[in-house]
Amino acid sequence: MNIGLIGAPQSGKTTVFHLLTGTEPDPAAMHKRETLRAVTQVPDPRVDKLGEMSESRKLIYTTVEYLDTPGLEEGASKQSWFEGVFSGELKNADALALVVRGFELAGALESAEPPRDIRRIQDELIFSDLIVIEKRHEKLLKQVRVKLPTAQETLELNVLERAKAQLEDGKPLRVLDLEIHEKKALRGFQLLSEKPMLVVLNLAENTLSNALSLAEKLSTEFIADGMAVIGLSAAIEAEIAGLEDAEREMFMADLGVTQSARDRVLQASYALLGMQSFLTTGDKETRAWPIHLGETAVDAAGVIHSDLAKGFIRAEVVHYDDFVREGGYPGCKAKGLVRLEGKEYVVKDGDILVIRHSG
Ligand SMILES: Nc1nc2c(ncn2[C@@H]2O[C@H](COP(=O)(O)OP(=O)(O)O)[C@@H](O)[C@H]2O)c(=O)[nH]1
Ligand SMILES: [Mg+2]
Repeated sequence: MNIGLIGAPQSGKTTVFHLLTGTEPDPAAMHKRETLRAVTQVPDPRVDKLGEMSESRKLIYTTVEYLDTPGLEEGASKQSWFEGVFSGELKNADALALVVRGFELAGALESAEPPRDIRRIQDELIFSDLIVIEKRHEKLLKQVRVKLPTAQETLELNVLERAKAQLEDGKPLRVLDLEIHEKKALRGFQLLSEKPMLVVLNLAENTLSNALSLAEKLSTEFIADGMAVIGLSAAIEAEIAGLEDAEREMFMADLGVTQSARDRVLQASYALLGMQSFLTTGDKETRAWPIHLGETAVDAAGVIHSDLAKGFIRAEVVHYDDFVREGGYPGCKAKGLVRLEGKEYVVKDGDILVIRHSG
């Protein structure tokens, strides 16, 4: 699962990348113009809590990978004023995080104006998809002129025409209402405006107190385009990340925040990918495991180990909230909160599972 950072030059992508992944900028690498990649853990307070209750020796979190693509070459023909999108690596990304500059920058050509930048980038994503869709559409039309279309081709033509109309209307594909089998017809094209997108509004230190209301305002403005918005100050967050635990709590209390924006972005990106977590817990380890929305108990077994899916008999399920409220398994069992579920059971975020299996 990976998320590509995109945005205008100087919007703070690389700063956000290091913040999210906890990596240090490497001055030597900056000249190499390589894409930076790093895997980072998704914070999950439930793992911490269960680990404490079970006295686990090890805590394991789910992970997400971030990509930061370098800027355009000096003097390169500027096909686009924002960075990243022409990299094949971004076409492969599962989701995008759009970093938008909300701070004034000395020497910048334009003042900070987040809605303008979001719209510009959205338009470029739409334009880039439109080129791909039109090309395929024309080719397919030519084909069906000389021979009768197959059922698959008829379906694809229909989907392409709807996608084209959506894009020409200035709307991203992520909010086009398609059935799963219709989405499949578009999958191979790796369309950019179809990818889930989170907007990271990178604010100046002194506007941080307004971060929530600014983010909310943008959120309302762009909700119809299927975007989620989180406001932060990359500069302040980097400072928070560098503090000792006790200092950090004081600093955050001063700012009036309980959760670092870093955690919020990591958790929101994970949800954006359509991912949720089920949990396992014991004295050996407490662990969060990734699962897609809608996946079943046998899928969950397969995430742990393919043998567990093969020999699957039943899953013992109790929800995290019940588990904590009742103080653990004995209390949950006494109240009948531990259920036995079959293969088809749809796993919920926060389910604690024990897989019963043969072999
Ligand atoms: N004041 C302020 N400056 C920032 C913030 N985030 C990034 N910058 C500065 O903006 C410039 C561009 O940041 P960078 O991460 O390289 O942007 P990129 O070109 O999108 O990768 C650098 O000089 C950063 O120090 C922020 O939250 N506040
Ligand atoms: Mg950069």
